[in-house]
Amino acid sequence: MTAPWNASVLTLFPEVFPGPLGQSLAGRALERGIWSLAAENIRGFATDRHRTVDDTPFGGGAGMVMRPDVLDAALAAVADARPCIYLTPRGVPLTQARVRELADGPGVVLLCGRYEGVDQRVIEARGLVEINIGDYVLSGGELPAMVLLDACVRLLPGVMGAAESADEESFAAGLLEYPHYTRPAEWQGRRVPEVLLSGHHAAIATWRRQQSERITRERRPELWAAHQSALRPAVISGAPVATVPGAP
Ligand code: 9D3
Repeated sequence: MTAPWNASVLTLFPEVFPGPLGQSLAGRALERGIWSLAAENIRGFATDRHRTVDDTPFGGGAGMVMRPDVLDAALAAVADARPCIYLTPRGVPLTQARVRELADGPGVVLLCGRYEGVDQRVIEARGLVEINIGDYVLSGGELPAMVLLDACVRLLPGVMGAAESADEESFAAGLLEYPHYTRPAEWQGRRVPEVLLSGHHAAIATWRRQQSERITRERRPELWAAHQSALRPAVISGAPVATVPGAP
């Protein structure tokens, strides 16, 4: 068997892992040894009697800061060739291109923050890559770590079926999904759009494409602009897409 993709998570709440990652697609891949997950308690690397991991900020202010010596010891215990990522509200946004890059490597070491954050010197000394998962405030880095892992694991070889994998590189990358329908053909007085019942495959493809474009335009003007410019429309997949000469 090929070497697994290895994830180590440094956290004050190791018991919340694997959580949802133990179920479904990621959980089955974990059982099959496609990836591994080791959650380490940062408190285990504290050296004083009270197992202290944080302290008050130099310069004053609210909250506590995680100590660099404790975090460095925790990172030293797991560090290897894998990139070390610090999940933090001030990080660069997580993108599908970054997820693909991480999934293509040996794995990740994830540091979950609590309190106001971590001492800046350990970020610099360990070359931590700071990543955020969106502009809303959570109470810690554990859920963001699970989000990042879920996004990476589904891309590992053998995790998804061929049909689902093909979806990634489809022409529709960069557009949001069209509406889906199944039986019954009429439900609570609502009819499925007639074209979908017509068996006219070209007309169905055209309708779905128009719906995708409308939904993208209405909900995600920035995705629509990138798609339309046709320069690098693959904002979603991060994959290069050929520019069509003379395209509008
Ligand atoms: C007072 C400034 N706050 C920053 C907005 C402090 C603060 C709030 C929340 C520090 C840490 C947290 C906990 N959040 C994360 O650790 C976190 C996070 C998030 O809250 N939103 C989106 N992505 C991420 S990645 C880690």
